[in-house]
Amino acid sequence: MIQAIIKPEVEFTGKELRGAPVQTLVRKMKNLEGVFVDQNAWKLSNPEQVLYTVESYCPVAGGTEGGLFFGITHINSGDLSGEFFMTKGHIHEKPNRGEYYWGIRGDGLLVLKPMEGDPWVEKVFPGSLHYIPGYTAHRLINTGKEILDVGACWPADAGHEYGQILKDGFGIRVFQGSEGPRVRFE
Ligand code: S6P
Ligand code: ZN
Repeated sequence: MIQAIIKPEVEFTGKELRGAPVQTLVRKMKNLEGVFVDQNAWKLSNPEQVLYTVESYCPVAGGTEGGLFFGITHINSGDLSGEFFMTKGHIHEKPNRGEYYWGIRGDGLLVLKPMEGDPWVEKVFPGSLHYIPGYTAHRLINTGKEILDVGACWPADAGHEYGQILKDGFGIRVFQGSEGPRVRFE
């Protein structure tokens, strides 16, 4: 008998991914060398502190043209010398590849830096939708008091390139201010 209706191998509960193929990547303080402006504070920080985790579902091999990957990033609330916890930030290895992000829980900012041109910042909140164009580096920042959960969908052949933007910077840093997040242009 042909089984016409099958149960999908992954479930998106609204907050997280569940299912055997889901992979989880943990990024700790020790993995974020050169990310925060206060490198002295970074050296003195707890290297095992978890800043964010990324759950991803990659149903095809990395590099498959036409394939799509799906992920949820969970960024803890906190700061290092006043600078909010954030992702490393990257541009795609195939730089013309775009991506979608959407806010699920918490409050944050998405910093976007085109290869040529000035950076801009978008507010991330439950229900916010963000189109990340190609040739644009992207970084998430948790500016809230609770965890920030953000969904993502990107091409399986996009890849990740971290080195250049780490060297050049996003041109924008976000700190804890007395009246909320303070954006500093560099
Ligand atoms: C992948 C997508 C996200 C990030 C994740 C962690 O293209 O943009 O899944 O990988 O938010 O950020 P990062 O900069 O450490 O890879
Ligand atoms: Zn990306």
